[in-house]
Amino acid sequence: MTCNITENKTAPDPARHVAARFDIPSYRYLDSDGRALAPLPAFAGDYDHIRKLYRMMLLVRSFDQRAIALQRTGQLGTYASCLGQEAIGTALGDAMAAEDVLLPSYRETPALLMRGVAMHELLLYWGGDERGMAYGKVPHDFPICIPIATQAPHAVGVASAFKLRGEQRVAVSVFGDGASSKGDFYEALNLAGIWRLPVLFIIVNNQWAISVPRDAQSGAETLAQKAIAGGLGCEQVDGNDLIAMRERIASALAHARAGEPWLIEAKTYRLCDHTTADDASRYRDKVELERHRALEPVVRIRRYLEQAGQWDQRQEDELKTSNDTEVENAVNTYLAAPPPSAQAMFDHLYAVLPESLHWQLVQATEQGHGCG
Ligand SMILES: Cc1ncc(C[n+]2csc(CCOP(=O)(O)OP(=O)(O)O)c2C)c(N)n1
Ligand SMILES: [Mg+2]
Repeated sequence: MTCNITENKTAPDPARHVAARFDIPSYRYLDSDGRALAPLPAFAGDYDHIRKLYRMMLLVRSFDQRAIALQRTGQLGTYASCLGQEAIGTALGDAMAAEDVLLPSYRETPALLMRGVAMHELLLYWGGDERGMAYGKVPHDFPICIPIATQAPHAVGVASAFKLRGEQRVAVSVFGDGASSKGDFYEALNLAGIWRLPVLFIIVNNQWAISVPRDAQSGAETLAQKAIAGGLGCEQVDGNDLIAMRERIASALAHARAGEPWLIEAKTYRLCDHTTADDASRYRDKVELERHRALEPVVRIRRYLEQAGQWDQRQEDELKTSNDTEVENAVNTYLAAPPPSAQAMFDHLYAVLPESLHWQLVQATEQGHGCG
C-alpha cells in the first residue's frame, strides 16, 4: 500500500478552522453585603415584593430546622435540607406562572411553597406518606423526584404536550450539578433543542453530589455550557443573589415560552449535610464551608433591605415568631393526620391489578394493617 502525503506549505488560517465559539454570560447584582454591583432591575425597588420573598426564605429556614428536628426524634423519614439554596426556589416560585408546570428535585422546598404546596403536605411526603404529593393547590406540578435527573426527560414530555396543544405554558425542571452528569440530562437537552420546546432547565450547582465535589464531576469549565451542544440558550447566575435569580428566571421563562428552550446554572453551595442520612464533616473541609457561609443568600437580601431602610430588628423578630407559629401549625396537622390504609400501596401501581398482587391486597385488607 502506498500513502501519498501532500505537504501543506501555507499556514492554516485559524479563524477558518473554528467550528464554534461561545461565551457564557454570568449574572450577579448584589455583593455578599447586599450592596448593588450594577443598576438593579425595577422590581428590586418594590420593597413589599422583596419583603414577601425574604419572608419565604426565612420561613423555609424555620421549616428546614423543624423538619430535621422531627427526623432526629423519629417523627419523619430522611429529609433533604435546602440550607444556603433558598434564593433559587423562592425566585423560581415567584417568577413562574400558575399554569406552568414544576418538576422539582428534593431540595425545592421554597419553590413548592411559593407555588402553593402546603407545609404539612411536604411533611407527609417526607414522613413516607404519598398523599403529601397530591398537592391540593397545584395538582399539575410533579411530585418530588428522588431518582437523579429523571425529571429532565419528564419535562421534555410535558413541554411537548404544551407545544402540541398550542398552550403558552413552560415546563421547569430543577436538578443538581450531579444530575447534569447523567445521560437523562443530555438526552433531555437534545430533544428540547431540536424540538424547540417551552422548557427551562435549572441546574442547582451546589458544588457537591453527596460526597463528590464539582471538580471531580465534570471537565466542563461551566455546567451551563453543556446546553450549547443541544442548541439551547444558557447562562450562569449567582444562585445566592435573589435579585439576579428572580430577574434571570423571568427572562429565561420568556425565552422558553417563545419556543426557545433555556438552561440556567445557578451557582450556590450546599451549607447542610446531603440529607439527614449524611455527615458532610467526614468529607468536607470546614474552611471551605465557612467561606461559603459568608456568601449565603438570606443574610444578603436582609442587608439589602436594611440598607434601604426597609427592614429592622423588630420586623425580623416579629417575622421569626409568626413563621415559627406557621411551621408549628403545619407540624401539628401532619402529626394528627391518620395513617394511610394498607391498601393504599396498591392504588396507583397498575390500572388493573395483576392476579399475583391481588391476593396480597386481600391479605392486607383482611388483616386491616394501618387502615385508618
Ligand atoms: C438514578 C439515581 N442514582 C443515584 C442516586 C443516589 N443519589 C441520591 S442524591 C445523589 C447526588 C445528587 O447530587 P446533585 O445532583 O448534585 O444534587 P444535590 O443532592 O446536590 O442537590 C445521588 C447520586 C439516585 N437518587 N438516583
Ligand atoms: Mg449538588
